[in-house]
Amino acid sequence: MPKNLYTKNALKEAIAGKLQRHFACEVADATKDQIYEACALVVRDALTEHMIQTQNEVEKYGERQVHYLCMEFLVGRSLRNNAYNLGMLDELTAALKEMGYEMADIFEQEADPGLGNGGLGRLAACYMDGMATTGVRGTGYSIRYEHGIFKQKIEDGQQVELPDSWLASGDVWQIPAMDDTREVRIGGTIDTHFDENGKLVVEYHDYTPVLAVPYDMPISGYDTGNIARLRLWEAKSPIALDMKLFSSGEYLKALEKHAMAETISMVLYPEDNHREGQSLRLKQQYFLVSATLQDICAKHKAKYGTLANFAHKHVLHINDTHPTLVIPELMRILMDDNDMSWENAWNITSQSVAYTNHTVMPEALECWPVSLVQELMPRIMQIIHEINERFCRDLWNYFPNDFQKISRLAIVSDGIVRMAHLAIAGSFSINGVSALHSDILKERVFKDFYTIYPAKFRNVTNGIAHRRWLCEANPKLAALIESKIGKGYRKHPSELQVLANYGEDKALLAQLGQIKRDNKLRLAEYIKEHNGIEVNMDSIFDVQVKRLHEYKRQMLNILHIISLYHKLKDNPGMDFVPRTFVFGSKAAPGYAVAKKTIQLIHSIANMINNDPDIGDKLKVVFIEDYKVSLAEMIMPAAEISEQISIAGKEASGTGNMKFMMNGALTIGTMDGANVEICEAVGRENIFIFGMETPEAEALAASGNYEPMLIYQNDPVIKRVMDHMIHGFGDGVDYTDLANLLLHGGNGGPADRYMSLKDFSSYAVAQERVGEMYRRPENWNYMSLMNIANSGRFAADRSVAEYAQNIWRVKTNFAF
Ligand code: OAK
Repeated sequence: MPKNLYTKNALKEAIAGKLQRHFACEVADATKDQIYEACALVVRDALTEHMIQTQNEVEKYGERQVHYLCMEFLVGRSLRNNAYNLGMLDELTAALKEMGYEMADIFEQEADPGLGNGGLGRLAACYMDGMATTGVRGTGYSIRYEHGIFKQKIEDGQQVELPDSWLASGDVWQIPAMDDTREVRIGGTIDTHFDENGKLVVEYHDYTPVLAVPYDMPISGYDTGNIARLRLWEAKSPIALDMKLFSSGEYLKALEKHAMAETISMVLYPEDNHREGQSLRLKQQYFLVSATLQDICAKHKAKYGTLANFAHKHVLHINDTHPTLVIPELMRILMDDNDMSWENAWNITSQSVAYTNHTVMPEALECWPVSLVQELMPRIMQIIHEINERFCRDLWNYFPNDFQKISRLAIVSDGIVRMAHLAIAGSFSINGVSALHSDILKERVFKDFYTIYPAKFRNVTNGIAHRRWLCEANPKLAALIESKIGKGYRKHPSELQVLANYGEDKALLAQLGQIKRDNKLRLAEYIKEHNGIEVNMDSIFDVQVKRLHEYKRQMLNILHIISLYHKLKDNPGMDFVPRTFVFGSKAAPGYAVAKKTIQLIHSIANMINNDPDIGDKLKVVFIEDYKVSLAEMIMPAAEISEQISIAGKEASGTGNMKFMMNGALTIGTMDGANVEICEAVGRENIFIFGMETPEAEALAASGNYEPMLIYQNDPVIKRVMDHMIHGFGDGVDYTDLANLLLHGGNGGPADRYMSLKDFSSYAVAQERVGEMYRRPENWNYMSLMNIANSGRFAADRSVAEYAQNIWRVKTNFAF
């Protein structure tokens, strides 16, 4: 793109040109939506040019490439991000202003693509940004779901799910690449035999062909021409056009196949940290994997004429086990389509694949029935059986005669395929996403694998796209930072550390406080408009936004809020630091306890917010339809970040990093990356409470945990629980949730995630929060220390570690 497009006048001209050509209208007659689209088209032109250039360079120099496969990419909106990265945001803002528009209004026109559930998908998106910026030649691959994560509506305090059709206005950023369309085969039967030359022949019969049509999203890096590409596959059926089937009277079968094929990219499964055993989900996984590998292999062969050097040129990174079928699929392509021996194919495959684990929750560890894999992808199941047999023979050498252990570690056992075992056996690297989590993988979850393959295990602590989450989401804070330490931290996030020298700078601390207040005001206005609740600007904005899951313990937060309510009711005149508790959370549609917990938040919010004794000392707010664009408004306004999962369960957390970077103080357990946040900021700048992992795990394992005893002995908890059993005045019965805590249910023990056990230390930590807040200068100092020490949680750093320790590719990032 010619440089002059970056000036205000050139941008105005370009936007007017797009309006004319695409909408046949003048600036004066354009709608906001059209203005948005015209801006997006202008910015896109710059990106596609960079994308072609990047691709040409990769092609020319044959550099090693990273292929990042993930069932989710929660990319967020693109216009502001791309304009920022290309260095044209200020000029674009000015251009729009002269045309009579506020930039923020125009951004709001863009759909927020919900192609993910939460942590896993958002991390993948942050890493695309990191790869582009640090110079990694990276491509992300996922599915172009027609419906992303559902839209959440709250009706009578209950979550209702509505379909989200994001494509209408998200389309601008996706460039179809029809020439790269691939065919994926689902179902049918296979016939294998050896021909006269002893070569294996695999014949496919009666399968359903599915076309994988790619759409490319260019992902910009900051201040670089390097573009990371996100390739989204759409499923299309070639069958509707098959007139032969129609005329031979098989039209019903043809239509069935057609519908099955097109359903594959219809909807994202809304399960987070939980596996979804539906056959459609397995088809989606294979569809992603097969289309992606065919694509990479075809291009590789076109360039080198052989796949023998595949592992030198590519790394296939699988984000959790969902794309694990890359292992048997690459084996299939190498052996069946390229005549390679098993041994050669296995060497190439296992040297190409790297696996990141994102959860230790047993219910999320993927298992598929052999019968289903057999039915949907018979050749793949054959290959998995063979991998398993050879793997078990290896195991026998490590653990001779230990049949039990071998069957526990096998890839296929009792009619089930264990995807994590396949991923470990067929990859050269396995990593966790925080130091604690990686240790738990080695010491507990994959202990025996670790004894076999110690060198395969690594840690890469997660990181976030700090430009999106700090510079763009919190421009006032970014401007303040830049007035002190310059702009270097945008590319070298560790430079944020220099801010720690300003701890004594009273004026700076006051400005920090003022910026937080401005951001709080913006959130308060949103809450007023959407919830009709007037919040107290002098209250602590205490925020827990994340998926609703029992292990994340929104319940602990709720129990504490009820206890505060009791305290205030007993003593309305007490000296109390006011609080606004903000929640934002989606629950998986089939997760009854999570949905009931959302209802509980609404019941207590109704009771508390409307109680004249309480006034503006305590408010509870639930923000509907939490998503990336809302997070970008909420994080900068938060003063307290709730990271209160039971220790040992949250693999890392990334919200914790976003809050910290925006100057919120964490109240949290020693779980996931909280441990490293605590190490970075020092105990004095964080509120840590609760059991640590060894204690929590030992107590759970002992079977001696009895929340009923806590209930009987702790009057505060007793009163909270009794209130829950009694109800909150709106007629909704919460004895089910209370029983889960006190007696257990659904086949689980009482209070499985031990909220009652950690309650008192949480309440003490919350008291400390209130006390600290009384001294704004101290508070702002702590806030500054959090920002100053957040640089290590930038995605650029994580990506550079992946590049150095796993992918073995160069970056331009300086540690
Ligand atoms: C989702 C589905 C299956 C398995 C894991 C997930 C998931 O989202 N895990 C989350 O990944 C994040 C990114 O690594 C972590 O920060 C979260 O702790 C983890 O729950």
